[in-house]
Amino acid sequence: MTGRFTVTAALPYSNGRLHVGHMAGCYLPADTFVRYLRSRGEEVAFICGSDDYGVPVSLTARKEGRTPREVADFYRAEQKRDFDGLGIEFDIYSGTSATELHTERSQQIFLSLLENGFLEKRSCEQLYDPEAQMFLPDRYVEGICPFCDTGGARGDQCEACGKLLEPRLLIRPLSVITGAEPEMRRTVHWHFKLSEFKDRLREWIESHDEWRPMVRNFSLGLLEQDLPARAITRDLQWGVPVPLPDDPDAEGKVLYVWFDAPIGYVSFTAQWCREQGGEAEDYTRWWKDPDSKIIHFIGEDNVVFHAVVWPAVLMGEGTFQLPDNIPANCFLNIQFPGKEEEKMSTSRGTAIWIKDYLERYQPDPLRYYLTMVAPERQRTAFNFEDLARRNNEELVAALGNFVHRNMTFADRYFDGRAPRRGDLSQQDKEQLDMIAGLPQKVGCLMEDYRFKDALHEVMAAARLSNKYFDHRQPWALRKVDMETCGSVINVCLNTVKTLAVVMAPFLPFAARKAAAMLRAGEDEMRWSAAAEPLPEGRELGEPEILFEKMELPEQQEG
Ligand code: B3M
Ligand code: ZN
Repeated sequence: MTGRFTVTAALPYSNGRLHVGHMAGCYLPADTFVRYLRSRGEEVAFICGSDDYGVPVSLTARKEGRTPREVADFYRAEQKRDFDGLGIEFDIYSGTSATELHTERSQQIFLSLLENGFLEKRSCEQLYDPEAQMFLPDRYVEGICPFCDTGGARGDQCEACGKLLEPRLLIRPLSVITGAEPEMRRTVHWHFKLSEFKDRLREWIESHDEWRPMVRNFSLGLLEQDLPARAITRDLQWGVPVPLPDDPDAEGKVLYVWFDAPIGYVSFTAQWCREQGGEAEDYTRWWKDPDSKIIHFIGEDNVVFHAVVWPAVLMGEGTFQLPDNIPANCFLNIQFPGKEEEKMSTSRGTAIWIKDYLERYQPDPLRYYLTMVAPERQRTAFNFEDLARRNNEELVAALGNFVHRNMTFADRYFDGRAPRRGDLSQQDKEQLDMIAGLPQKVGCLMEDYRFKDALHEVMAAARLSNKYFDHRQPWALRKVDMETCGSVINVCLNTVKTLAVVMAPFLPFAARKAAAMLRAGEDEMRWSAAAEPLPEGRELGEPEILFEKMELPEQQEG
């Protein structure tokens, strides 16, 4: 893997705060991947921002008695704080309503599709709320899912089975605003001829057998079914206006939020290019140049939009590259003490908010735990006690302990310097070999988007390193053979360095501390330098603790 990477993480709706489920879904794996790429010296654009338009934000605004723009601005800022606190470092965190570039870019792509013959203006029947006197697109209606019979299905998508819906397909639909039974009214909308891309989509998806099976199978399954033309405009105020000033039918209409949202990735890239002192047009380097790999990190409910609809839009537009991979995670459920595993839900309050977590604890343990239980292949569950236990038994007892015992040893008995490496025993050599192979092993797994397995390798190495330390007993050697003791500590400090490099994508805060203790500069912390020896005699920084023990929740009460 070398080259240029355009990495995106799904744009969260700016109508609420973020919880641990969001992070596990796409933001943390995306950040981990980007940190790895940067450590390898690749050129990366890491793009995200909020999804501001459409019904989700409008509904929240209505509930909170604020304007949609106020709601979007407020939650976008809150989300940014959550990301910063967890060390999720986008190159840009914008918002679809925060830059004119997004309006322009979305309208341009709409017009290209129209020009290329992939849009069709059609009169159609839509649900209308006679009490609120408005059309009810998408989430303005709820009812029973016609595919899986689950109640409470939203007009845009059924959360239970993941199928795309349309309000008029719902069984017994009700208006979310007034609770009224909606009636049918005629209106006009622009439809995207998705079915014209069926063969190309299938061919393209089939050519990517490295994708996660869930993403591939789900999308190929959709292509087996009918792909009716989908309306990509709505009768709403809050959104990107349909750019056809001469067409009276376009009046009062905006683009569908799922049409403009993925374009946000592109418009934010343009905004970032401009902020870097270049031109907005430089975005083409990241999106149209075949040397750039586009990677979309998303959650399972977004697969249909990213693996089917969005690529079809890109094909129809004609000048963009298609995504190289779409690593989607499944949902992360939650388990409270003594209860069954359940779905994380904002409305039922069954979620752990990033802000609440960060008020008490360090970011790294959460990053660690969310990677270790990441729903990469199937749904998994978050359990706070498990998090605390794994922090204490794994981060503190294995990784943190190894680093700390060596840093303090060198501080105390070698005058705070890296001792000289003399003759090496078989065990010393094996330890050095183990460490030398680690970057490659971890790197391969990262490139395969297997972050959980990659982190397992890091932890296995930390445990082996503790065993090595215990076997070599530097505390006993110190009294009889200072020279050999020095060699062992030298090997251990080199181990600390390699561990610091390979843990950095997962545990950036601890890695930074470890690098500071080794006085290792940025170049030494590169992936390719992970196993290069630390200069003998290097003056070391103050020993510091990497991870604090966490109290289990019930112990805090007393
Ligand atoms: N805002 C949906 C979601 O949060 C949506 C993602 C857009 S990515 C372009 O599930
Ligand atoms: Zn369903």
